[in-house]
Amino acid sequence: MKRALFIWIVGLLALGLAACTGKSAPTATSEGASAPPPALYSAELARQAFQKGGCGACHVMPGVEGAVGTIGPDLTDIAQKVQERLDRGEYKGKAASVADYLTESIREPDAFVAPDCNGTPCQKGLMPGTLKDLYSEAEIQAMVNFLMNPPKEEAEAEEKSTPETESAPETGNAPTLSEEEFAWAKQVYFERCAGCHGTLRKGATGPALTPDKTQPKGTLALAAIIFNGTPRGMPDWGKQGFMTQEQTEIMAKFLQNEPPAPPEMALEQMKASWKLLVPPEKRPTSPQTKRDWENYFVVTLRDAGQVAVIDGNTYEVVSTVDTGYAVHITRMSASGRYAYVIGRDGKLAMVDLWTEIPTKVAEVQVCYDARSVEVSKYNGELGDFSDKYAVVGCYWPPHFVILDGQTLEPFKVVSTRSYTFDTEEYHPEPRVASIVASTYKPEWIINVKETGLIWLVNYSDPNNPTIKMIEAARFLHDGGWDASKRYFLVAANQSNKIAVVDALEGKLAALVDTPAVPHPGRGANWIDPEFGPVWSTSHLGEGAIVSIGTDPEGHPDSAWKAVRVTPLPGAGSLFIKTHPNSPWIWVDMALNSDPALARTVCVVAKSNPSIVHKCWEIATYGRAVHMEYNKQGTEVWISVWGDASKPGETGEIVVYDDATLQEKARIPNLITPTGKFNVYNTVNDIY
Ligand code: DHE
Repeated sequence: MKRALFIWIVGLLALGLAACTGKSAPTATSEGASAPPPALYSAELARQAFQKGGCGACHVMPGVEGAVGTIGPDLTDIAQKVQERLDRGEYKGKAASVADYLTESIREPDAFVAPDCNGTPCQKGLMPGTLKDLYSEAEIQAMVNFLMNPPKEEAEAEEKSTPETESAPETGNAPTLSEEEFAWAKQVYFERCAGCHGTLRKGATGPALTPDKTQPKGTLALAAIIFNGTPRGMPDWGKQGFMTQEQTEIMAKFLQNEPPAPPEMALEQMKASWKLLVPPEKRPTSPQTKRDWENYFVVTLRDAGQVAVIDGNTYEVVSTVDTGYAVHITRMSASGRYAYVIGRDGKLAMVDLWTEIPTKVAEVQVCYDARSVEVSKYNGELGDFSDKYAVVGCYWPPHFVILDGQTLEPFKVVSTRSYTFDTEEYHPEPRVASIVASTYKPEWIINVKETGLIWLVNYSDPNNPTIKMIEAARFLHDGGWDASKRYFLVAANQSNKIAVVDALEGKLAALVDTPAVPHPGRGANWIDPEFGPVWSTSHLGEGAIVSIGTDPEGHPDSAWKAVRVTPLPGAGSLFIKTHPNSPWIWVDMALNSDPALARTVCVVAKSNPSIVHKCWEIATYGRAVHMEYNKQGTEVWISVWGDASKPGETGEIVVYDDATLQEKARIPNLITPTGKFNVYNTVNDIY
């Protein structure tokens, strides 16, 4: 991670070995000069210091219990690595020796940022700068010496004896919180953390945070991660200003306690929240607006709990509609007339786009935590089900709910609690991730995250639905159709795989390996000059676009294989987008921990897809997130995701001419815009 940490650890190791073996070992002081008193040469002191600082949360350190973190550099043989770095002249700072280098890493972690954090460049600011205040001189020396002289024999013995001696970490030592602190942490965890780590904290997009995992890390290390984020996509809540140092510590303490049990929700409760604001018979029978409503963009204003409906021709905000908390996505009715907007609080709002000013016509809350919504789209021999039903996928309680597609009256609740597909273990919180509607059958493809099962839910008799469960891969998340709309490609993000479902045959077509944490949004369909039709995804964990062949008939050799990797300047990508008429593929890096990369977008030329054509920052603040084309496919709209509490920097949309890549317009002063859903492109799955 940071050089400071290296120094710290190397010194400790050296000291430890000397104490344990009685052999003389190189010793370190902060100046790298005279040796400290022998009493300080203690491996045990070093180990205690590592535990006190929670170093094992970020680093692998042989001989230190629980030190298996992968956020920072692996500190096995760190002294040797540092020596090589010094010999190569890579390091340009003040340290003259390995011991100096490691000491500096602890005291001033940002003085030199190590180049390799498990395959990706280490980030400035991740290693806490406050460690120097935490440790005595003796502790720092112990740690540096420990790292310089790793107690190899001991570590090996420990490794060998692990199967026999391994015991569950003690979890009875949770730090205490006041009632007020607990209530605050519970609410903030739900709002900011549960989405990735799970309400029961069993892990998914983010790692598990149960006390057996968190207590060995300790308050300081957990707080540092919460404050600084990680290169693999954990947001830097402290640096972003969402939490103070003190609040990250309260959250760190909360995480070491057992998670509180959240409430269930029954149909009766959902019905009590249902409001039919304009009944279907009172709605217009033709569009009442002269605007090109099919070119509306429904834009999430995340922290305002609203969506803005923006005219794609004039860039005017036509209407702002109150929806659920921290609105997540919008999907359109098969006709395009209605926008269904789901909030993270499980509130679904239905907006009529035919009225002169787009108006909310119904709303309902069907859970406490939701991410997905879809409608029925089958129209064929078995009947016309277009927009007859809607379905909401919930994170908590883990269920999906079927509603009347015209009124939002909920009528059927189906729990997704079941067994993991591979080990057949009961999972209490298998959350509903993406949902898409098949056009081949009256079916929804419902992706159940934690169990790794893709459910094909037949809604032709929705009170008695039949469900086919397809075994795929764990941690199913987001995805999109291939260009033929027969295959749905969904990221199993923490499994580093894309699962391909054949909607016609109703079976898994393939599982494709990808780099770390694929996150396609809906992906991008285009024709690769060498491999034919492909679908591409970018990644949270690696700076790479991977393209997968999607044409088993015309290009069987490429089908369901990762045929191309296009390197990006950084990881943390959330979305990728293209249009059949466009020569470009657009990609963001919204969750990169480098603020400049977080507000950068890149384009790849379809004619030369092995490299990035151009990257640029789209704003001077915030994050560049989510691209969407206009109906004509001539413009790309990108959100600048700002900070709702900073006037002038709350966010905006930047509009680019897709042919020239030149900026055309800015739609300013929007509150934290994130996803944008063009009516025509969403109805027709153009991406
Ligand atoms: Fe999303 C899609 C879940 C965080 C913006 N997001 C999805 C989907 C899922 C999901 C399951 C697919 C829905 C579908 O197609 O039916 N998102 C989650 C999370 O669990 C996660 C990681 C954490 C959380 O706490 O919610 C998360 N998502 C975010 C964000 O922070 C984003 C950037 C802004 C926000 O909402 O606060 C965000 N997610 C989006 C968008 C889409 C999406 C814009 C739809 C992309 C599209 O083009 O269709």
